[in-house]
Amino acid sequence: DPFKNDPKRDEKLMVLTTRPCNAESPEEELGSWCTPNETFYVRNHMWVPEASVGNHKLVIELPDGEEKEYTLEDLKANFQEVKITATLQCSGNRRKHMTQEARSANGLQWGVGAISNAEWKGVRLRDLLADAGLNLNDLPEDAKHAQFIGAEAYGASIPIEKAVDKRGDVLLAYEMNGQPLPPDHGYPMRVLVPGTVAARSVKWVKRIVVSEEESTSQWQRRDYKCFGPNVGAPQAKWDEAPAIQEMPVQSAITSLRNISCHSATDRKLLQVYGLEEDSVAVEGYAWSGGGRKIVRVDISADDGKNWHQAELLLDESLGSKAWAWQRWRWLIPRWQAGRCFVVKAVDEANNVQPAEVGRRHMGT
Ligand code: MTE
Ligand code: MO
Repeated sequence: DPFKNDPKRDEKLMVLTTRPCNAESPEEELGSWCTPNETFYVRNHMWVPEASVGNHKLVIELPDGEEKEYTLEDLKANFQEVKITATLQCSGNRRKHMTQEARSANGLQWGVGAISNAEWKGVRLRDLLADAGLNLNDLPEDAKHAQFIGAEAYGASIPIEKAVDKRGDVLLAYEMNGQPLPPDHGYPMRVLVPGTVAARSVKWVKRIVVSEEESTSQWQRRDYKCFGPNVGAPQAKWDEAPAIQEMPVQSAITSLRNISCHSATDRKLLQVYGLEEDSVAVEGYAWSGGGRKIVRVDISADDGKNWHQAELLLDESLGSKAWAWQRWRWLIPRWQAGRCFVVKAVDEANNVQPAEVGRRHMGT
């Protein structure tokens, strides 16, 4: 049974499939800055491979064929340790809403929870590549991609520019929220490519190849690509479309509830917002790819007729760029609120999220 190493999972996870495990974080868990490891979303294409510290080795292969091997202990002992906060988002996050509001989209019908945030600890991929003999100051002509291969055979790649960028913060991560990586999230080590679609953050990584070619895996070449609205699966020209790397701007409502003057904690919140009557509180996350900071979160309580700006909550983020999500909150007196709420975020490049898929109705 290839799934014999799959761990027991927290019952709060919302399971879409069990073999392989695909499970999203429940909305109650998406309200915290860092998602607890137990309820961090899980996206596995296959089983959890056997990869124990004792025998897991990471091999780095350069374009000239040179190879160098590292154990987890080697990484910890010989390289500078780095901590960053970064959000991982599956490209299919909120596909359900796209199917409902725009057009049907193939694949797992994720809600708002195929995304989670954590503090990651590890070493920089660029430091490892340099140690393995790659000249970072004068990259060889044939060093165009960094390919990652997982212990169960999943694979993907990123452009070499991201891999060696000092401010790119690409890590070989071995800790998540202060704990060793859990089995589902890549124990003993995973690649963590912040700002990039999570499909490139290969778990249980056992081989890194610097090469002229992108990864030849189906997940790089036959999946995780975008096509025009008129193009269905049979017409898709896979070879001509680029592989997704950085993600567009995203936001979602994770909590929409009535708050009243009768509850002491709610009263405090009302006070902060200067409201004296029963209100509706809306909360959620916003995030953009490439480390682009969220500069604004627009929110409507009447299906997009009138707009307001949500309060951006302050969190302590770590790293060279805005790799972690921006949490936000907003309150509106109940009598002013309709039933259909809409959110759309804007990032520092002024990319604006389309409003159509950001809808949410009271009581759902
Ligand atoms: N790495 C391996 N080895 N196997 C996988 O199936 N899935 C990828 C990526 N890395 C995957 C992988 C995808 S599509 C996503 S969205 C993220 O891992 C999910 O990471 P998580 O399960 O830690 O949330
Ligand atoms: Mo994914």
